[in-house]
Amino acid sequence: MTSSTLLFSPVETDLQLLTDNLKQLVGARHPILYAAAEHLFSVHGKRVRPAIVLLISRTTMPNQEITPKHRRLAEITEMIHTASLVHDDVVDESELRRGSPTVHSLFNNRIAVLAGDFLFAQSSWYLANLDNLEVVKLLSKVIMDLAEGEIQQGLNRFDTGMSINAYLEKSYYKTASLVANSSKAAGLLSGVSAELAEDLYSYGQNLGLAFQIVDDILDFTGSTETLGKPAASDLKSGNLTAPTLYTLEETPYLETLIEREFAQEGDLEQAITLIKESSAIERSRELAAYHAKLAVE
Ligand code: GRG
Repeated sequence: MTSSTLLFSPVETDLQLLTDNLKQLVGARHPILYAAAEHLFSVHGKRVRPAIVLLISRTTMPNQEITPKHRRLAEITEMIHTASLVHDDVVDESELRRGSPTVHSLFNNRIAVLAGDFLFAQSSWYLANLDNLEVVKLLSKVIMDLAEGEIQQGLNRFDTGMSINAYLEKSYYKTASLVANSSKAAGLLSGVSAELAEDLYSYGQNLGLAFQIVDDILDFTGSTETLGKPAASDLKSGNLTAPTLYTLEETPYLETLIEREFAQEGDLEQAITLIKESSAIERSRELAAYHAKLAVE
């Protein structure tokens, strides 16, 4: 049993229910849109975001069953996350996601953009039906943040002058905002105090940052088999993450390779070797551990 499956074991059955429900919730009428959305929910990922919402529901209302509103919030977080992945795969022209062909490679870019739009709109509709204005505001902000994060990532492509702070800000927008705001929203649905709601936000924010840093380390240490997509795909597409930024501080030659955008044969392999041989992976692990520690404090 991995540490994440151990952590999620109190909500394992709830996550299975969530996966089954997400398939039922796809309300697209057009068969192609329906097929695209159904494909997305037939190959689930780790379901980290809904698991956190369900765990917060369990811990903030320990003597009660998880409420239908918490379950719906968990489904909404997975819908939003999945929609953002569909758009991200179009932007990055990725062929594989969760070990399966991406929506745009199975259908085409237009269908993928519309399937993502459909899921974003559908998540807003389910959100409104929770009848909690504060929760609607929190999760709507997340969708805005996702677009901000993706814009920042696009503008910073191959930018060797990017700072670690800029990297953390982008990581907040593209990953931590969803975890932070849905953690707070889960608390609000349980009726927690304003103070605890803020603590839950900060917990989600730091956990989300730690998660993104680990995800960025795995891009270098994982394989297509374990990642469900080719390794070093971030670096190849010019997304410079913590391991790359730390290596740039230690090994100036990496800048040359990045600035020519891996146009010459062997550039990418050389860059990966430089990153793995530096202390950047270790330093990135320390940064992730720092945020994970802040999360639980
Ligand atoms: C809001 C209109 C609008 C567009 C979206 C494309 C985009 C803008 C945002 C995408 C940002 C993004 C890709 C964030 C996700 C980062 C991340 C850590 C992905 C991987 O998450 P996992 O490992 O994936 O939880 P699984 O497959 O396990 O669900």
